[in-house]
This record gives sequence, C-alpha cells and structure tokens, in this order.
Amino acid sequence: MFFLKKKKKETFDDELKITRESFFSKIKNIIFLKKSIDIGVLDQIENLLLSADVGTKTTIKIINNLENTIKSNGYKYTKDLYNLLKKEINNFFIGVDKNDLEKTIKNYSKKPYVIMVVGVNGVGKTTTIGKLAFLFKKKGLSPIIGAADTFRAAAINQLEIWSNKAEVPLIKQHINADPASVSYDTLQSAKSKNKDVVLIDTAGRLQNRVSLMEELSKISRVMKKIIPESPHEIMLILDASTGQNAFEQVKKFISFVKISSIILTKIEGTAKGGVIIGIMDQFKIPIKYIGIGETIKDLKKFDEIEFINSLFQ
Ligand SMILES: Nc1nc2c(ncn2[C@@H]2O[C@H](COP(=O)(O)OP(=O)(O)O)[C@@H](O)[C@H]2O)c(=O)[nH]1
Ligand SMILES: [Mg+2]
Repeated sequence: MFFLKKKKKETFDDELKITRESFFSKIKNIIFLKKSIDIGVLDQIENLLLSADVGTKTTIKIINNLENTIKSNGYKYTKDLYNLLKKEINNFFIGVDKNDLEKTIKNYSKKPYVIMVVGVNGVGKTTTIGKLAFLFKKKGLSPIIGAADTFRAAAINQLEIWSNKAEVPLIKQHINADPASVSYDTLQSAKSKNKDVVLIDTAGRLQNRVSLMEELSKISRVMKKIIPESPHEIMLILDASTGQNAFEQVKKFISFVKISSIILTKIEGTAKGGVIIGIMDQFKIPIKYIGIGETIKDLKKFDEIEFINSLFQ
C-alpha cells in the first residue's frame, strides 16, 4: 500500500477525502436538490454534522446561528447555505492561537524548548514523537527524545526504533524506571548538548486517572528543577477516528494539566474529521499538526484555511 503513494499537495484534499465524501459532498447534494431553504433542509444538515462527529453542542450552535442569519437577512435559497455554513465553521477558529510551533522553537532563545506529549494509550503518542523529531530535524532544529513511558518494555523499544529512524538521540532507562527521573536526565542532557527541543513521551493509562495525573505533575515538577519554565508545551494527542471519545479525552486532560496544543492522528482513514470543528468551538486549543499515516513523514502542519477549503472544495 505504500509503493504507489503520489506526491502530496499542500492541501488536505487527500487526507480529508473520507470526511468530505461522507459529509460535505452530501451537503452539496442537499443544496443542489432543493432550491428553497426550509426546515427539512436544516434538519438534514444537522444530521450530517452530527454524523461527522462535529458534536451535539457545536451542531446545535451552528444550526441556530444559520437559522438566525437566514431569518434576519431574508435568505431564501439553498445556494446561500453553502457559504453561510462555511462562514459559521470559520468563526470557530477565530481567537485560537495560530503560532507556528517550529518558529516558536526557533525563536526561543533559552534553549531547550520542552514539549511533554500526553494522551491515552494507542492514540499515537510514540509514533507522533518520531514524526515530530524527524520534522524538526529536517527544519534544522536539533531535537532529543525522552522515553518517560516506562510502563512497558515495548514502549521504550518502539520509541528507540523511531529515534533511530529520525536519527535523533534518545534518553532512556530500564522498564518501570521513574518517568520523572528519565525526564530529568533528558533535560540535563538537552541542556549540556545545547539541544533546541525536547520531546518527552509519557504513559497513557487513563483508566487510572489519579496516578496518571500524579505522574504527569511529578514529571513537570522535576523538570522545573532543571528548567524552571518547562514544560513549555503540553501537547495532547487524539485519535480522530474515535470521534466523540476525543472530546471526552480533552475534557479529562484539561481538568488536570494545561494543554497547549493538540495533534489529531489517523485523520486519513476516518469520516470523523468533523471533530476538529467541535474541538475549536468547545476548547479553543490549537491543532498544530495532523497525523496522516503510519510512516515517519506522515505528519502535516494544520492550517484552518486549507482545512475549510478542502472540506468545501
Ligand atoms: N493510520 C494511522 N495510524 C497511526 C497514526 N498515528 C499513529 N498510528 C498508529 O497507531 C498505533 C498506536 O500508536 P502509538 O504511537 O504506539 O500510540 P501510543 O500508545 O499513544 O504511544 C500504531 O499502530 C501507529 O502506527 C496516523 O496518523 N495514521
Ligand atoms: Mg506509546
């Protein structure tokens, strides 16, 4: 499946294909099949937004806003709906931090910039760290990785494979080592080797929330002993294909750590790309990248204009 991959264009057209075809193309059909706006048309749009995992709250907001705009401006025709809906979705991105992470790291004078990567098991934390390390290195930055998910030996091995692929150093200890101690070592090494950016992998046992919370705050506390401003960024990884579950994960994590950014993985294989819209509306946390496959290059910078244009292509 990997041989015939065509060169990726700088849009999300390919990655959002499934989301677009199962949702936005249907919206086009509704709009082209009926000339005048009526309750039925809005109901159909509501159902499609729900089925794309935009989320109930956000969907209701969109439909209410559409109704109000239609009433107050006297819109009669379904052809107007397309642009109105596009504008509604665009509004959710207003006020969300748009800083480019690579630029932030480059411009940060007090090296290193420390990123702690969090998320539940299986969402793609370790893989994304490999991809980020590769990307940062390609952009002329020097990263270092810390294997602070010490819960399973396989997790450390998996991270080591990625660090080799990315040709980026890894700091690790043995299985069941204290994650805070691994993070401490990593920061120390990063400082002494003048690294630009640190990526810390963490365990994701959300079933044991209290101990996970304690573990994450202990890692942060210990890091501050070496670099008081660290972690500069806590990045939450979410699996787009889990749809509504992703919202629940954001809620849980923000209740105990300050999440500064999100990466949404596995977007290429899901029709649930609408979660992006719900996340922007409900949490206003910037999505910095999207994961679009299992290889080291399958990470793309998120750009909301490209995202919306690809959906409404
Ligand atoms: N299709 C696809 N698979 C991904 C993506 N990111 C991660 N994965 C896969 O998701 C699975 C779990 O990833 P892993 O990094 O181990 O998750 P972790 O438990 O959060 O560290 C692996 O099989 C990865 O190859 C992505 O963007 N697209
Ligand atoms: Mg992992």
